[in-house]
Amino acid sequence: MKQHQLHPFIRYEKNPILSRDSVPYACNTVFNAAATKYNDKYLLLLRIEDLRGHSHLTKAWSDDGYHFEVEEKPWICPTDDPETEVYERYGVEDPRITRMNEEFYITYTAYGPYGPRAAIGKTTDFEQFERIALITEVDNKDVVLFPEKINSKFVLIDRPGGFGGKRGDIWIKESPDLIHWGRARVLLAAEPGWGGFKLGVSTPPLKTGSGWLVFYHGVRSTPAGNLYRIGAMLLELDNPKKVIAHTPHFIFGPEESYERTGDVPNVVFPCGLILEEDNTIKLYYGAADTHIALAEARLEDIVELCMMGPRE
Ligand code: BMA
Repeated sequence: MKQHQLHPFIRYEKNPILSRDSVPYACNTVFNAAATKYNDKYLLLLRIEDLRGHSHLTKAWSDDGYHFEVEEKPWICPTDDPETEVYERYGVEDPRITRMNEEFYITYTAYGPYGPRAAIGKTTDFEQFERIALITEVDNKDVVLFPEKINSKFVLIDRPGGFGGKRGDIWIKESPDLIHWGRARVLLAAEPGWGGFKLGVSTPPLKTGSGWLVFYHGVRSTPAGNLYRIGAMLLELDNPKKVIAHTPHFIFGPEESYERTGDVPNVVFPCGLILEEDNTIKLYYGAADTHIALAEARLEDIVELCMMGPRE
């Protein structure tokens, strides 16, 4: 196979699509955005790092998926609710959006003095945001929710560990009510190679005829720092604890200057995608923790690459 088949994403020629100058108020960086469609518009929920180094979430809208306008004000900021305040004190980060019927669930990293943990909330109108629960303990992030119940249970994927030099693997668990989670199992473990240090899920599961398609990042620790790159896996539709296959190698990684240079170099970090009617995937990703960029690939090419890899 040729290089472009093994790395099928094509970057938007005018990348990056959003940078600090796109934000109408003072901030340090904009990166790691969730994506969805609402009322026929493309919506990115941006992670914006303020000048103190704390993050909040702000909406940006687009008619075509390429040109986005950032709202004047932040939308989701660390809460002052006394029950939760300490866990979000240093910021809310890395959102993912999962649509279930008319509700949009937002999973995000709550960051505070005890470390990062995951939280979930919901909206129906992208005006009111209702916090539901903190759903993991600390040292856990990269949480995505499946867009439907499976065997009458909510299902999510998370990443416990991966801090203080400890390996981080991808896990899956279920819940009757979105609040109490259990029956945790390892889904995909970090193996020596491009994702040898830790893995984490990138984008919410996308239902396809071949299984749930999930993009994930793999981190390789090098003498020059961490390298963040992207793979994909397919999970069984009725039993997503079972990986059908995953790509035999990373399929997208930092190459361009805006991915190689920034606050954290050599990082591509998607948190959202849009599947177009012609089966093109628009993947929105943080680049070097400094910008947001866009790359596109055909769904069938990604599925084919997954099938080339190890199967259970
Ligand atoms: C991860 C997350 C991401 C970030 C990445 C690279 O642990 O914190 O938000 O993009 O590191 O710095």
